[in-house]
Amino acid sequence: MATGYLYHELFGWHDTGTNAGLFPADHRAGIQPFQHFENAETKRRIHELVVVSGVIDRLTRLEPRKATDEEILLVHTEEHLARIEAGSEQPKGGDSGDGLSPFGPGGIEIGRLAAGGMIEATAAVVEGRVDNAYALIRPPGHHAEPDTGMGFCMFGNLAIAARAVRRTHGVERIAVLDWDVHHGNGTQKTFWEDPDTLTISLHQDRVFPPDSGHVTERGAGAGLGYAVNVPLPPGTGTGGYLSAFDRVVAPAIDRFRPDLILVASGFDANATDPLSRQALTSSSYRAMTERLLDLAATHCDGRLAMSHEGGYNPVYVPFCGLAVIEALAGVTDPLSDPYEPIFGGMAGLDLQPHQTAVLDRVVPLLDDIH
Ligand code: 6DK
Ligand code: ZN
Repeated sequence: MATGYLYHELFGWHDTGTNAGLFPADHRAGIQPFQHFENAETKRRIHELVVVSGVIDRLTRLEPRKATDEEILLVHTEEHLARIEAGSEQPKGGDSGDGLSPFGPGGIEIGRLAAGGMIEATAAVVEGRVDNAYALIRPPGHHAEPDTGMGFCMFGNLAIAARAVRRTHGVERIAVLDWDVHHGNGTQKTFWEDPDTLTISLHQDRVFPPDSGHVTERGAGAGLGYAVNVPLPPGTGTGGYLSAFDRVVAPAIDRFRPDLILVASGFDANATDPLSRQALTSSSYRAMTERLLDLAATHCDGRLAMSHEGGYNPVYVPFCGLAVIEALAGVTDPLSDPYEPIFGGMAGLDLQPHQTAVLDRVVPLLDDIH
């Protein structure tokens, strides 16, 4: 089994500044400068753990390239691309659209490398150069809509890669699972009317974007039923997530019969994340990956590519990231996560009735997937 792994030092140089992510530092308002929530550390430290653990030796290294204008325009409008280009030319850089998503001078080049990195990882899987792949890219992408960036995202890396391999490699049916704790609104919007792209988002109910990712958002036109939303209540642990897999994700993918599975892989549903209130541990992410590998083996010769998204605790995210990459690579002697007994030993991490109630609303909607 060959697992592709893509990372580049420039991803760590994407400069989100010191506004702590949500509010500009302002001493008059008592807002102290701090690094943006979306900074390099979690990503850089996943990479360092991949190297120091020795798992790097079991991976096939892939090299990112910059996505072209043509590739970015497969998803985004000319206006969005032009705004990012213009901001990138400013001496202090710009913002991708909502004021939460800053980038430094020349920032578009790193955005192109992230999108082009996911294209390369996906192409490597589709061409059979590797069986599956993890693209550890930055800036993230799943909130970026066709006409704007938002929520720390510049370009829809995964959406661009999906459209790119569909065009160049003739891949027809693509299933997208988004397990970032925030709603995958950008990917959903891009494929809203497309019955060949199934988008499933598991997220914490109404966190970001606010008022987005409801069960009732289902796609439109020919795409009705091909957007699936599972807004999980705060406090959901392994039990609720694995039940969502068994009752929603697996049946949806079984009905859809994809040629390729893509994952928007954020680690911000982990038990220690500052931006959410979910309770996953590294073993949860390992278990979800193993289920996806089974689904990919059943439907599409194992073709599975993951695109990195959020995750904000620099101490814990690397253990979650390593667990996913080890599982992809079929590592049978994984590194032990020292925090697992602490975060995974808390009460209430098994399936709870109010989580089942959400799944009960989603399950009947899967009948519309053909
Ligand atoms: N802001 C991401 O992890 C980005 O999904 C998450 C962005 C969350 C911003 C924090 C937040 C609000 C909430 C309500 C109203 C306004 C702003 F894209 C990824 F990086 F992956 O909750
Ligand atoms: Zn997120």
